[in-house]
This record gives sequence, C-alpha cells and structure tokens, in this order.
Amino acid sequence: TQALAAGMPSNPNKPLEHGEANAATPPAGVTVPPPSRLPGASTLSEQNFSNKTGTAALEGVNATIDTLDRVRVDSAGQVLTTNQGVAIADNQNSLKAGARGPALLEDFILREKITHFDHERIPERIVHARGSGAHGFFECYEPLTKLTKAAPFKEAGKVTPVFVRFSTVAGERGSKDTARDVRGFAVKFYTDEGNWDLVGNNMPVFFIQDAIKFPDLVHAVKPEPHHQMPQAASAHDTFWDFVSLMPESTHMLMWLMSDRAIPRSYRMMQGFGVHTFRMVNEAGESVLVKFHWQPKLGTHSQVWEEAVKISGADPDFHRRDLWEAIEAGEYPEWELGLQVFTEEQAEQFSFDILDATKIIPEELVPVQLVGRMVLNRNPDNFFAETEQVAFCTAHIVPGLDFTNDPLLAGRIHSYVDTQISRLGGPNFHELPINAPVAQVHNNQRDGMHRQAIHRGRVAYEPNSLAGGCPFQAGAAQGFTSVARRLDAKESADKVRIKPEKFADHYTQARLFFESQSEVEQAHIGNAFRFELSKVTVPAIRERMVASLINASPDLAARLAQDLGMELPPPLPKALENPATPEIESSPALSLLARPGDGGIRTRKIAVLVAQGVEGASLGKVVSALVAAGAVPRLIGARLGTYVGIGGEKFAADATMENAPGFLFDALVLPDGAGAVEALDADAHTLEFVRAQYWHCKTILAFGASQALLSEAQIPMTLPDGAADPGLILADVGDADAAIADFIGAIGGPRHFGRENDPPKA
Ligand code: HDE
Repeated sequence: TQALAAGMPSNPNKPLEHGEANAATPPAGVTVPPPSRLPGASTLSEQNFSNKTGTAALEGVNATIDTLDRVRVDSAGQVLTTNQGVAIADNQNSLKAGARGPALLEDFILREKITHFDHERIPERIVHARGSGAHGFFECYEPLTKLTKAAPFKEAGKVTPVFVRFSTVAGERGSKDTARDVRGFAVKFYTDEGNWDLVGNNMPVFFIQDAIKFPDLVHAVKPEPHHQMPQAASAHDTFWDFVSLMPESTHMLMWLMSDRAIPRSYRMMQGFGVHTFRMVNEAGESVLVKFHWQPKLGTHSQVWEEAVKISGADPDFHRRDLWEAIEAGEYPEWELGLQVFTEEQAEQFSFDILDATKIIPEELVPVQLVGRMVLNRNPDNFFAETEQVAFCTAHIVPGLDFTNDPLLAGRIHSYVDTQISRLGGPNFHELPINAPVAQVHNNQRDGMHRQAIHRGRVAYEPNSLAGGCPFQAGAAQGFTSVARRLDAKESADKVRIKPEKFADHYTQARLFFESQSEVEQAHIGNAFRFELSKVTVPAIRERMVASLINASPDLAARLAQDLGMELPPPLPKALENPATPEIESSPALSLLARPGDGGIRTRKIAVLVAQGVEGASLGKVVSALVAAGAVPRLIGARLGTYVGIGGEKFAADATMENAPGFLFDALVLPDGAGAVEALDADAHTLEFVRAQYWHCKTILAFGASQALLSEAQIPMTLPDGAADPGLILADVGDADAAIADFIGAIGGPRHFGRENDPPKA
C-alpha cells in the first residue's frame, strides 16, 4: 500500500502469494537494505541475519510454520495467472484459427499449462515409495549434556521442530497401506545447529548386515521384473529365494512375520534407529547409543485377514488414520528412548553391536526415556512436503556420530545420492521442507534449480576479499568425528570379510520367537505358512524350513506339516558354536508388553442404525464413546436419517456398503424389534458382524440384536468353553454397566481366545 501510494509499480497480490513475511515493498526513493538485513525477511538465500535462528517454539507450536510461510500459497480471491503472473482471461478454450480451425502454436497459455502438467511427476523413492508425513516437535525432558552436546538435548523443555514420514517399503507410491511389510519411521529434526535425520524403521533389526547386499534384497522383494507382480508383497518366489539363501535375514524374518508388520496405525507402532550410533559430549567423550520411539497409545496390530480386506476397502487406511487424528487434535505422541552403553560393555556382549541383524536386549541395557515427540500439524501439500522431503542418514549434527556398522556406511552414501536423481539435482536442501532452520553458509554454488542468490564475488576459502567469510567454525562449534575406531584392536588391512559374531544368524531369531506370547507365535507361524504357500518352487520352501529349524525346531516342524512336506535336515550353520546368549527370553519383545493406557481415544466404533432402533441406549453408548475420546460412526443400510422408537433421530455417517465392518475397532448392535428385523434382512449386517468377530474385536449387542449374533453363527463361548470377554450382551435397562464393560474391552488387547486354526466352521 505504501508503494502504491508512492506510485511504484507493485503487485498487491504478491504478499498473499508468498505469505506475509515478504509483504515489505520498498517505498519510493528509499535505498533498500539487502534482504539479509531486513528483519522479518526470510528468503532461501544464505543470510547474515535471519529469523530462522532459534527454535523456541511453545508446546503444541511448530517452529517450522514461520519458515515455511514464505512459500505458502493461498489463492483465495485471486485471479488465475500463468507462471509469469499474466492474468488468464479464458481457461476453457485453446486459441484456434476459427471455431473449427486448428489450434495455434502461439497459444503460450495452453502450452505452458500442458508442459507443466507433462512434468508433474518425479521418480518415486526406490524403496519406501508409499508414505505419509506430519509436522510436530520434539521436547527434551532433561539436559543430556553429560552424554551429548547435540542441540535437541541441551535443556529440559527445549523444543525442536520435526517432520516425520512413515512408509511401507516394498510397494509403489499408490500401493496399499496395510501390506505385510516393514514400516519406515523417518524423523527430521530441524535443530538450531543443523538438520538431524533419524531414518529408522518400526523394527529394530534389518535383513542384511552389509550395504553391498541391499540392491539384491530390494530386487528380490520388489515385484518380479518380468511381469511386475506381486505389488506390495513379500509372498513370492524371488523374496523367499533370496532370504532362504541369506540366513542372516532370519531374525528380521521373525519380526516381518510377526504382527509388527501389520500395525493397526502408524500412531501405534514403535520406531527404532536400528544401528548403533554414538553420542559425544562437550569434552569429546563418547558413548554408544541405540534409539527407540515408544508410542503413547501402545503397540497394536491388525490381524492378517483384516489387513487383506482393508487393503481393498481403504488402501489409504494408515494415511487416513494419521490425517484424521491430527485434524481432530488427537496428536500422536512417542517418547524417545535411549540405550546408552560403553565400548567396554559392547565388547562383552555375545553379539556384535555393529551387526544390524542384532538387538541389544533391554535386560542388558535398559531404555531410558529422554523426551517426547508430538505430531500436531498435517502438511499443507502432499507433494511439496511429504513427497519432496529428503531424509539422509548422513545428516547428523555436532554431538552425534556414526559407528562402523557396514550397513550404515552404505546408507550414509545412498540417501544423498538417491535424492540427486529423485529431486533433480544437488540443491534439494533448498526445497522448503528440507531447508534447515539453522543458517547455511558455504561456497557451494550453482547446480540445477538453485534458489539462493549468493552475493559477492567470493566463492572460495581461504579468501581475503570477503574477510575470510564464511570461516571455519573450529572444533568447539563445528562438527568433529570421534577419532576412536571401534575396531581399534584389529588390523586395518583392506579385507572383504565380516567379524566372527556376525556369523551367528539364529540365536536372536530364537530369542525373538521365544519371547512372544502364544498368540503371537501362532500368528508368526501362520504368516510363514501363508507366505511360503505362495512360493511356487518347492526347493525354496524346503530351504527356508531347513533354515528355520536352527531358530525354532517347533516352528519349523509346524511349518513342514502345514506346507505338506517332510521336515528337511537343518541347514548347516555358518557358526556351529555361537557364544552363549545372555538371556533366553526378553518380554519387552512382545507387542503385548506395551498395551498403552487401556484407553480408547481415536478408536473407530461402528454403531449400526435402522428404522425403529431403541434410541435411548444408542444415545447413551454414543455419548459414552465420545466422552472416552473414541470416534463412533452411525452405519446404516443407506445414508439418511433413521428414527428411533422414542422419536430420536440418527443420521447415518456411512453405509455398510461404503464402510464395511473390518474398518472399525468395535461394533454396537442396537435393540428394537423393527430395526433388528431390517438389519437381519440385509446380508451386509451378518458380514459386518462376522468380520468384527473373526478379527477378535469387541461387540456390544443390545436386547433383540443378540439374534443377529446367532444368525451370523457367532459362537457364544470361546473354543475352550470359557466366556468370551469381547461379546457383551446387554439389556437396555442395564446399558450403563454394559457400556463400561464395552469400553474396557476395546481398550485391552483383541480377543484372541476366539482364534482357532483353521477357524471353526
Ligand atoms: Fe533405507 N533407503 N536403505 N533403510 N530407508 C531409502 O532413500 C538404503 C535401511 C529407510 O520416508 C532410500 O530417500 C540402503 C535401514 C526409511 O523418505 C535409499 C540400505 C533402515 C526410508 C535407501 C538401507 C532404512 C528409506 C530410498 C542398506 C532402517 C524412507 C529413498 C545399506 C534403519 C525415508 C530415499 C523417507 C529410504 C537406501 C537400509 C530406513 C535408496 C542402501 C536399515 C525409513 O537411499
């Protein structure tokens, strides 16, 4: 407005396009100071003065908001323009010579639009292509300065903004969320001393020990190259061919066949940094560390057949779940846990801490909780943020360091390298989602898509022409590597070999299996059976079972029987006599070890409605669920409003057709003779009830609706004859007690007591 008044050429829309921060327009006749000294200005250029410094965001606030504001675009109330800002008069018709004549080459508006469209896609990630992200913050509980000088851990209450991306590994960008797969758990900390990416998974071990095997692993698990099948699945010949020839994968296979591979929600899974890292304090002393993320909601999984059905009805199940929770203000939260240990301790372990196929049992090194991470903002734009975010294991900050894990070494190279082709050049760090909150000053120049406008003629160091700037920070402020090598005692001859303990491929696979509850063990067995039954080459199945004998003879024997084959002799072990393990069982490895607080916040509950429902009890249950933080959904045969016996009105949120039973965590069946009759007449109802029952979910049936259970052939007791705690039959007169039972039963583990293999007819 100032500029307009002074008669300067100005575009009043510009500040709105790029956020308020850039609203400063120079008044006429005033010498404009360089943007680097304009308070409030924040371009991507490398400034001497920047409001990007300092990240003291309050709880629930993202310090990245301001820094991204400069690139947010909001077109409300604006005219349509070309990329050059030229207003477009007609967006319906191309320019032609006459109404029926040929289109003209001079139509730059058409050509710009089509050309841009032609180039809208970038290569998807070679692995972890399918993912969902969110913004949030990390908050440190206590200063960890004794262990590390890393910025996020400097003070109690210190807040560091983060962006997190969860992903599946094998499927393509548009594939389903609920595949059996590892989940990526990648966290970008925008610390005030540079970006730190903790690029982890929801399982603490990996398939291979050395990066040189990664392309082989990925080629084996991805769709087979001749026909591109199967999508987002490990249940095929090439995967099992490879892993059965790579016994080092056995431990990871146990995790992959466990229910960890089919999480209920991204919000309900753990995360792990996998490798051993180092933490370094101001004095230069270092310790070894493993990173853990523990979900506040506890760890919960789906059951396999549920996951299969969900992938058809809602391939975006996990993406939707994360998005909806954050939109609803139900911010997912994790605590960061550290396992801190010394090199001297590490040398005593029966396994090698440089081997990414091994965990450090919590019994040996307890997990201490040092902070929490809250995700409190959905991205504004999926492509700009979630797709373009570039996580790199090479991104660490002073106070952290790598170890000699040979898998990590390959990753330090791979992630930066892959971004260069995926994001089109070496300047991907300038994309807003990747740009650090800390300032960037160096003499790197040019390259594709350079955004920064570097001032001055000096792009080298040492220099005198720019006063020596930017200058080296020195060891006190800058990043230094820990000089100590883990294998200091060994010779440094160039070799292509592994340390001996790496050859113990089975001890921890056994530890994991033996630490699972009976139900979890059964699920692992079922998963192996399912996957191996999809393998068409009998020799591969045999080799896999022969290998599993070394981890669990029971599991292998069960599999041989289930796959209709003779139990083969065990596969010869690489290391006949591995070191005796410290422990035989680690309860912390069971999913049931972290049930959460038993609450039902954000759980989705289906409440079936029809004409003539008993409205009072239904009203009560809905209110109680809402009060407990759950998300009840009224499901009818059709959309519209259903009227209860007492004249209550229930507007259906969804239908049994568009939201089938397996999408919900629990089910309420209403009383009311007319309603039950109407529901009974629709086969969807019985399918709904069966899906809930067979996936071991809680069902509350009021009065007359109990007939639907027998109609759906639901067994009223468990296979062992005991009462089923997940089937709550109630009279409407007794609604309050029943509702309390119902809520309690949803908050606990699923009702696995119902399971029978094969399911009882
Ligand atoms: Fe990755 N991995 N990886 N990986 N990884 C990628 O980087 C790679 C490994 C993980 O949400 C790629 O940006 C190698 C372990 C996650 O954007 C690529 C090796 C762990 C993500 C790559 C591994 C991971 C990736 C593909 C063995 C858990 C998704 C696109 C040496 C600790 C990050 C990209 C996101 C992505 C390479 C093994 C986790 C190709 C070479 C172990 C969560 O660079």
